[in-house]
Amino acid sequence: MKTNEQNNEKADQLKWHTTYNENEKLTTNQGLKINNNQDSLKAGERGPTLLEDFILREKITHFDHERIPERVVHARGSGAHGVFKLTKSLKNYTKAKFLTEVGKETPVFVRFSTVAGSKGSTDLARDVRGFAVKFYTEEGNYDLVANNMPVFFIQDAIKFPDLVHAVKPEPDNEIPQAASAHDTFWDFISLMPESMHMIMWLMSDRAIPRSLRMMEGFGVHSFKFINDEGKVHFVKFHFKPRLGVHSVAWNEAQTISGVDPDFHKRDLWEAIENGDYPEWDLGVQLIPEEDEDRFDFDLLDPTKLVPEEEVPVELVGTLTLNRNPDNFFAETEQIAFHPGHIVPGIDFTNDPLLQGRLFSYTDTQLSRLGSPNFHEIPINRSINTVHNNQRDGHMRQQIVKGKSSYDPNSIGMGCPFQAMMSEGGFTSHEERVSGAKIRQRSKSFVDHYSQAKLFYNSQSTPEKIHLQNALIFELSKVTHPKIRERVVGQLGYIDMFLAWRVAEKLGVEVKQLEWPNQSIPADADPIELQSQEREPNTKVSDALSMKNTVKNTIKTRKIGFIMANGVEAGTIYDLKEKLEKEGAKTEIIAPSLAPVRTNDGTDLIPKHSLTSIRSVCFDALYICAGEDAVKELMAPDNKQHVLHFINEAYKHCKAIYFGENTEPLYQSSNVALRKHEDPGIITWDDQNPADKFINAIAQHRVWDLELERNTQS
Ligand code: HDD
Repeated sequence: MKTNEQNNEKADQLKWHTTYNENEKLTTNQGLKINNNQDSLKAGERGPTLLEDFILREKITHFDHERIPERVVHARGSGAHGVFKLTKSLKNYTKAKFLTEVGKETPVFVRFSTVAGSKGSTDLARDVRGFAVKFYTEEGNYDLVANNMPVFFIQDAIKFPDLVHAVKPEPDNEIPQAASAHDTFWDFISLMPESMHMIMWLMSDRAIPRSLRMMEGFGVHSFKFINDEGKVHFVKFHFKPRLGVHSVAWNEAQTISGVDPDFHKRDLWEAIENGDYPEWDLGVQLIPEEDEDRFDFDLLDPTKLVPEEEVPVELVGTLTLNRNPDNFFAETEQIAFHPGHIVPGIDFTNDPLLQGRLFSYTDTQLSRLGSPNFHEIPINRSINTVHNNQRDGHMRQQIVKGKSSYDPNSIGMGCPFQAMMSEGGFTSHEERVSGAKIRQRSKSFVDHYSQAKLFYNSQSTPEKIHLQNALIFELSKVTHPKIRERVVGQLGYIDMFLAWRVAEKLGVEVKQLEWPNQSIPADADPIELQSQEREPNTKVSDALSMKNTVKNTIKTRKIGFIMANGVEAGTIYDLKEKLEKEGAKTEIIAPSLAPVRTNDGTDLIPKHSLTSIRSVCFDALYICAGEDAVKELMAPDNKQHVLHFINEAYKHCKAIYFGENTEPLYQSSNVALRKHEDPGIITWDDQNPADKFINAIAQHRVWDLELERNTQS
């Protein structure tokens, strides 16, 4: 029986709905014990099956209906239970109870997702990642339906179906799956200058995370906090991973998609099963209501972030994921998020993207989950009991006693009562709103390039090169030269070198674009607007570059030990112990899955053979010491595979440690061609090799030497 390590109100509630089959007899859905689940009921041994066979009919009928529509976006996901613990009170800013009492623990369920691909697509698609958090608070469910990028493609929800249609597989041939590298996506983007900031994020390595546990989360919109006195602050939400923000190389992502398309799902699951609970700090940027206009962008514009240099992020709590779901469908698939699920002390802003989202999420659950009673599915239930006069509908679970289902009533003595504010009754924050009914965009939303520049200029050189290469890869798949040309024209507004480099590889020229006309207010003069194209107030922001992320830990990093018979046991045990002490995981790769006999006579059990896995599934490699072992690894049958491991890891800028006697392998590999010191390569000559190896792994990759490593391979 799986134990439920969590002990909180949500976990207790879920236990009521959890079934264990151990030692139980098989039954029908009506509870009737089944005596034969192998044969259908027939007229004679070789005769036709009888319609009377209710056991067969029930089983097949249920099977026929066991799929539900996948999410229209964010179809592929992985989820986990956890807890949010408040470390700093936000009482001065919000009355939301889960954010005011230091030490308070709130159960959560988090679902990560890719956006464009369908449910069975690869984890390593170049894509935005969803980061949706359901807080089961004592005041009702609060959903922070976030992404791993702080801005969005479009400014108004009315463009969302267009964006999604453009990125999804093309309608005539349903190609490509889980990829933005195609005509319709870039056609749309080339005509939507407001998307350029998001495109910088999407083409950066943020779109190919090393792990779901190593990416940030952002609420994107400005929300409102309201405190007990009714004072308002704008708030931007951030989740910052304790392990830092890390990515894989694009070339590596493509290989992982073939070798292990469930790479992120598996990584999250295994980390939680191993007790390596993923953790994020929750941070907030707080802006007093009266400062709304102090920025060089509009706080309501979801294509803009608030630079941390202008408003620092205050860390207020920790999100920890500590329990895998018991059942993927019941929990991860059926969970239903909605940015409109809020609690007193939090409210919406007039961000036109957010406003549209407030309609979309409940609506989509109706077709996906099939009934307005989706809130009764165990994973969606709030921990406080629901009392209202809504009734009936498909699959209703709650049995509400009493005669009245209307309000006001006297028959039910007026129950359930409305709650006063002092009792936690929700009231929308009062805001004076006036204006002509108008289908237009605010002029304050017109600057589309300055923050794209801010992001690009904040990247380190390797990050910039990756971003350029991503654009080259994606746009090379675009068959219409005009679309390629238009995108390059857009890039010219961000950085001329970027535009030039991409243009050169695409065989197009950098042409100054006419002002694209999609989002211009009707009364605006395009020439005047273009002259408003400006530099951002903040020119460079360290927080936007992954180069500046946490690099002092190797916790949960996976190190492959390549070995064969005769391997030196002492050094293996030593290194393994040191690595594991720092929280890393080690796995043995050998010529076959047969036990490896060490020089001290003990047997080690390999997890992988040289041909069943690739270096892309590891963060670093140790080529184990031992003369006999090296001889076996150098045998023709093995050598090509070992060298492939080494050369591939080298190309992807990973740390590689060559143990004693491994010089023949070293010399045969591309590593021997290096001309300079490389902190990622540790050899038998090094002093304190284990410490050097640990330090190199913590740096994640030696991206700075990528060009050198690749030109030599
Ligand atoms: Fe959305 C799902 C995040 C804009 C309409 N969205 C969905 C999920 C995430 C986001 C993380 C997956 C939730 C889950 O795991 O079940 N969406 C965002 C962010 C946005 C955003 C951060 C911009 C800041 N979304 C957005 C707009 C619309 C939608 C503008 C429509 C007007 N989103 C949906 C949806 C989905 C969804 C169609 C699909 C499945 C679902 O809601 O439950 O309603």
